[in-house]
Amino acid sequence: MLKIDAARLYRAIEALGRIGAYVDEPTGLTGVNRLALTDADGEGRRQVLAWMRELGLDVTVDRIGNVYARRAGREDTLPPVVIGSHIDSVPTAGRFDGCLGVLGGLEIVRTLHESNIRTRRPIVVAFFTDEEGSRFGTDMLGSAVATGRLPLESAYALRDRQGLAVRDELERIGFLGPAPVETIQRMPPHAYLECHIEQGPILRARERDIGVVTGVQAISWQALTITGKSAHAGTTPMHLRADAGVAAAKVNLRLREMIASGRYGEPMRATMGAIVPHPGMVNIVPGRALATVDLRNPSEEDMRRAEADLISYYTQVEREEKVRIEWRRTARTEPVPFDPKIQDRIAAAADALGLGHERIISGAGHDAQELARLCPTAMVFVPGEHDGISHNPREYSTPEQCASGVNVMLQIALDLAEE
Ligand code: HGY
Ligand code: MN
Ligand code: MN
Repeated sequence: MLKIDAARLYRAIEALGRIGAYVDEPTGLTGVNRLALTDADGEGRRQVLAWMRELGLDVTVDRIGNVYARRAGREDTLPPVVIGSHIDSVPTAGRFDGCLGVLGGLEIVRTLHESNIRTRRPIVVAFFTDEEGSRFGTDMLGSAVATGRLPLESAYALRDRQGLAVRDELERIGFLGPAPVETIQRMPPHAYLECHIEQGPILRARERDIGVVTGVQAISWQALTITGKSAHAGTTPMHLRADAGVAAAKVNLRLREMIASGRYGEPMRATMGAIVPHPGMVNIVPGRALATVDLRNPSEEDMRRAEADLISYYTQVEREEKVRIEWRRTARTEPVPFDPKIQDRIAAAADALGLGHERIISGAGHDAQELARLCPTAMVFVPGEHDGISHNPREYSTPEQCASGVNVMLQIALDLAEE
């Protein structure tokens, strides 16, 4: 059975991981910071493009910076099999999130070259812009634009906390490409495959080599602006305060209470990842606070109820704390199921490779959930060490774990590319 070169894949992952590397102070570990459209992201993009061109792939960059690298098929006008993911990262990332899928795709191409295999269909290796959403506030930006969920102009207008806009930053790093973003809609892929780290503890705890991903849960992000009254911490009596920091804390605790209530289903997850009081001084009652809310739920119905209940709680906090809470939805996707037939093929390929596997829903969002609107789509998960920790420099999957996932994806890609 055809297999990839595991060591070469891992060398590529380590090489890309050196771009945007930083030393994480508290732990001394080396992490990765390639926030979307920063210089580090630009450098990482140029490195992957260089690898794509070394492989003789036909590379196009679209107007939102998505990159598609095409390997011709015997019947080159047929819709391609696309293998993709992302190479942008959160600011405190590891080397595997997203990169495994893109570099796994390039390793599959190298393996096909070496084996003189010309598949019937073209194969395209892609990476999408700003999957993480950390900098400009909404996730899966490039793949959502490419598949028509987000208009290009509204993506261009998004700004980061310094007020820098997506369009200007794309241009600045040299990735405001010429290709229309609709390219992939005009000729939908025959199928889309993504290999990704699980980013959670399940597969490793159950000693499974492969996760057959059934789909992605619903995601709902909000940005809160809480306005109270700034005051002197020593002279202002408590009953005269309008403390934006306390209001943010109440919302954060309410998230925890909502989960504990069980009213929104066991798997509901809620996170207030950012709380930024202003002016953030020890002796000043914060007159303003910015905060974020991240809700996840595999049930759309439970998610909607949770959103509605949370928003009505804001009114209660406004009354109790004499503040104003403005909220803005910054990301929202419903649960997305993946193609059941390809899931079965992934399970069969894992069996043929002697790899243990199980079905698993994705707790994290992925570009695959956007491509699923256009074509049959599936994901292959690999386990991670240290309880599968991710979005953290401790993120780690072994060379064997990475190779197993990409070897399974290779089998599926070969099957699909011969259909
Ligand atoms: O937030 C997520 O689920 C993904 O890491 N973008
Ligand atoms: Mn990812
Ligand atoms: Mn991520």
